[in-house]
Amino acid sequence: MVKINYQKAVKSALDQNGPVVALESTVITHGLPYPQNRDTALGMEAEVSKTGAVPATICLTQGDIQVGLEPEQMEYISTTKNPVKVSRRDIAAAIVARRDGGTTVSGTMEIAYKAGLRVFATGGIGGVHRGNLMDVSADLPTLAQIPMIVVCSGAKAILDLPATREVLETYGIPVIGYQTDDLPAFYSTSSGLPADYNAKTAAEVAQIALTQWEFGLKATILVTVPPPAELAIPAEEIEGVILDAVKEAEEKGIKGSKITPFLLAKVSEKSHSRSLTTNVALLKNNAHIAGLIAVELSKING
Ligand code: PSU
Ligand code: MN
Repeated sequence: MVKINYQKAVKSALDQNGPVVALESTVITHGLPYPQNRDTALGMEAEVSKTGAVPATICLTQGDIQVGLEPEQMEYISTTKNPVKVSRRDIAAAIVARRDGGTTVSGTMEIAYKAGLRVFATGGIGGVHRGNLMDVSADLPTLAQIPMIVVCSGAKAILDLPATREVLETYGIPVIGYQTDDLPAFYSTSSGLPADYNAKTAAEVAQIALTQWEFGLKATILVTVPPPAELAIPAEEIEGVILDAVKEAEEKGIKGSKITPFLLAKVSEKSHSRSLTTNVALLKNNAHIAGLIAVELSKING
């Protein structure tokens, strides 16, 4: 059996059916520079804690699966040289090679679900890449196959959002707008595409998820939360920057798992960190809302 190492606080919360929120770590290892990566991760954990839920940041350290990090482990994963970006396809090889790894949405979900967690917060999910409709993130099929609640600000705006929206529909992944009719576009309040349903409260989201699971439907409930209004960037303001970044990636021949981190970094550079500020704010906000949902879920389930 592959061993899962639980942080003590996470283990005792799970044993009591208490609220726990999984957090990913690609954003730590490949998304943000040090020390902003560590501070954002700690900030997300703090937002979860404020709601009364327990945060569980998931990653690999020297091939060991960690569910929940002590401060020194957080420091270690934030500063490790040469980490692997662990999508679900990479989990087994990274364990065998004893690598440090930041887990993506798909990697985190595979581990979190086996560890007994049901609620997960991230920034934006992966999806269908612009200009290369065959480059589809492993996040999408994973969302179709693992019954959790994933809280995000939609798919990352660097992607082809209409195509990503279609794939979500094909896979039967319910897109639940959190107090909105619209699907947000990561940095922006709306993508111009609709959510499937507008949930007014965290309790309503918990009810929808329990009904989905009771009925044996496998797809994740995708809860989409707009970025905090004061930091949202109008789509038309960020679109030019995204197009430039996509063009540069094409010219440089960047492909595969490198393209998402490249595009996010370029958009941040070209927007003079405006996108980064929004990215950090939405990560914390999503963590907070995931905490509220986890608390409601454990009230019904606990
Ligand atoms: N959200 C962020 N920053 C990130 C990511 C999400 O705010 O860096 C990561 C997630 O881990 C997501 C991954 O799963 O980017 C998608 O990568 P790809 O397109 O290669 O599947
Ligand atoms: Mn890809």
